Amino acid sequence: MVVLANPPVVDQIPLLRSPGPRDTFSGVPVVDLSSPGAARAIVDACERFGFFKVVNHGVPAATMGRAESEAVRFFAQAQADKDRAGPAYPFGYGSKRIGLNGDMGWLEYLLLAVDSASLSDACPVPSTAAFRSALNEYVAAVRKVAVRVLEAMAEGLGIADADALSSMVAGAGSDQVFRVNHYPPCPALQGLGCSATGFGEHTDPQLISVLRSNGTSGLQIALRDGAQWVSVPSDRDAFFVNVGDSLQVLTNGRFKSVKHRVVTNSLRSRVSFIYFAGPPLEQRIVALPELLAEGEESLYKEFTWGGYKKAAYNTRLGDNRLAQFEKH
Ligand code: GA4
Repeated sequence: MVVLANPPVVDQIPLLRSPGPRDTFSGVPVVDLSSPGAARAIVDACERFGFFKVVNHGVPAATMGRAESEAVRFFAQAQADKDRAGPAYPFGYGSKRIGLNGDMGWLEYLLLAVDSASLSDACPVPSTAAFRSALNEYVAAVRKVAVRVLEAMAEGLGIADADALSSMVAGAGSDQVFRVNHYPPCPALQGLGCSATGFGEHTDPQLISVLRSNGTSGLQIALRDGAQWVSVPSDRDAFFVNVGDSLQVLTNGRFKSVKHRVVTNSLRSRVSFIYFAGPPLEQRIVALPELLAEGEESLYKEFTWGGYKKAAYNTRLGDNRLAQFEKH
C-alpha cells in the first residue's frame, strides 16, 4: 500500500481536490439591490441556495480598495509583528488554527469585534490608524448593505414589520463580528491535483454573512446538501451573502444555511472580508410566527443567540450545529 503524506509545509492541513473549470458555478443568483424586484429575488435565492450575489449596492469601489490594500500591507509584515496582534481569541490575529477544537486551514486572519457601526474600541487590533480607519469605513458601509438586504428579505417574506430582521442585527447590543482572511498561495501542491483547505466546510451560525473578496477565486458552496461542491466565480465589485443557521431557524427551515468552504489557490493570494450579522446575545431565536402556516409547528427548539454561539464554539467546524436543536 502506498501512503501519501502531505508535503511538510501543508502538514496538518486537510487537502481537497483542486477545482477545475467544470466546477465553476454559473448559476449564482444575482440580486440588484437598487431594483424593485430585489425583495422577491432575495427570497427566491435564499430558498434555492441560501446564497446570492449583490450588485448595485452603492458601496464605492474606493472603500473596498482602501480596506483591501491596507489588509495586504498588514499581512505582508514579518510574522513576529503579526503575532504581536494575536491571539485570535477572543479577538485579534490568528494563523492556521480555526476555532478552539483543532480545525486547521491554510490561512491567516484577523477576527474583530464591531460595536454599532465601527470596530470596537475594546479591540485594539489593528493598531495602525490607516488600517483601522479603512476598516471602519468599510464596516460602516457593509453593515448598511446587510441592513438593506434584511429589510428587503422581510418585505419579500411578507413580514408586516419591515425591520423585524434588520433590527435584530443593527439594534443596540447586536453581536457583530468582522473577519479579514488572507489565503496565501500554496505553490508546494501545484500540479498535484490537490489543494490545501483554506477554510473547511461549515455553515455560519449568525443570520447572514456578507463577504467581499479580491479577484482570486476559492470560495465554494455546497449544492444539494453537500452532494456537489461548486466554485463561485470571484467578483471584487460585488458582495456575496450567506444564509446562516439562525436565519434558517427564524424562517423555520424555509431558508437553509449554506455549507461553504475555501480552497487555496496555488498561485495567487486571496483576501476576503466577511461581516457576520448576529443579534444581541439575549435574542430569542425561534420561527417567526408570521412565517408559520396554520397548524405548522416550529422545527427547532427555541434558543438564545448567546446560548447557540456558546454551543457553536464547542463544535468542530464541519459539525451540524443545528442538529441538537431539531425537534424530531
Ligand atoms: C464560522 C463563521 C465565523 O467565521 C466565525 C467562526 C468561528 C471562528 O472562526 O472562531 C467558528 C465557526 C464560525 C463556527 C463554529 C466554531 C466557531 C470556528 C468554530 C469551529 C467567527 C463564527 O462566528 O462561527
